[in-house]
Amino acid sequence: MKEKLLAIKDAAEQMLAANAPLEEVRVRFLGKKGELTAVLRGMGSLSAEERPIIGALANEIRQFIEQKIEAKAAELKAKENEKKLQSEKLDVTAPGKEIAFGSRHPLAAVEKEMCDIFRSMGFEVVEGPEVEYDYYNFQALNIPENHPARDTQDTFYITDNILLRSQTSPVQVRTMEKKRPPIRVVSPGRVYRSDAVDATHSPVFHQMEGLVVDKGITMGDLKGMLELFAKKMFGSETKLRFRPHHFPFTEPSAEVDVSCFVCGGKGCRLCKGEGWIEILGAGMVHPNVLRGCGIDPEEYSGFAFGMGIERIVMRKWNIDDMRYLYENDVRFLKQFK
Ligand code: 2NM
Repeated sequence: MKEKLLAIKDAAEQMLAANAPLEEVRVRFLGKKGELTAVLRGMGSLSAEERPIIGALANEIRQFIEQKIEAKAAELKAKENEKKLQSEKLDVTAPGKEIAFGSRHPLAAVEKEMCDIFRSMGFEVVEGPEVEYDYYNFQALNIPENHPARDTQDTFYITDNILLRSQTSPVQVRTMEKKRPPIRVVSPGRVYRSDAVDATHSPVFHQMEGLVVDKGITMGDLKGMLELFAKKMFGSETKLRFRPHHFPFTEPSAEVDVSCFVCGGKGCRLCKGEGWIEILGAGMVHPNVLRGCGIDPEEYSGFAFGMGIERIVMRKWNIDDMRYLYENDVRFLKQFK
């Protein structure tokens, strides 16, 4: 029996030396049906003198094999760790991967620039619904029933009295209904007109309108405020030119040009030799509009203005086709970082 035990020890050592799977070694010698277990089971046939000696030897060999398996397992684990350390080496001096930062869309950038300027002058930025009642889009703005803008050819109607706003003025009307003067607001946002797409037209575009109402507001306040805005927006040398115009919601009304910010007024390609660039419409809020919003035109007066954001973006960056602003081609957009 002693020889058998020693043979088992040898066999186990050989298997381990040959890198046999450890579980296989364990099952073969130490498992329930293993060789060492079988020897221990057969100990009943031994004499009383032999039994403790063989028993002790069997236990010694069991411990020996267990320890060998454990040692081998530790060795394999260490090797594996070493391999991992080698293959997962981290070079802390390697240059970092560049993070791809996006940038503001030029329309959003100019809108923000304008909002910041108006906020610095004490205006509040307000927004309103793009799906509007015709009351707020037309009627409250003193736009007569037969006005061409009201035509279904020009405005997107959703029902008889609900439409996609064709200007952001309804936001000013809602403001005048809700708040008492002094009012100083600008309203940027999307507006909709039933135009075919071409280099200078889009059925969806962006506007920024402004409104000031208080006691004693005059056209002089409008001119002074717009001049300050234009200088901040287009440069400190910018001049303004007012040309008489007609809007139903203001009286008197004007179209306003800024001196060309490329040539300073001498005439160049950007201003088409004019020296002036038209950027906005403005005027003194019509008494009918004030009255309709519950503001007494005998007590209060106000001015309002509106400008297209696309037009300003296109002038500022000399973009000759509006469609670039909506295609979201990264090659175009990344030029405005
Ligand atoms: C413009 C030009 C002139 C305007 C008027 C109003 C309101 F609601 F106060 F009557 N909001 N915006 C206005 C005036 C808009 O856009 C070219």
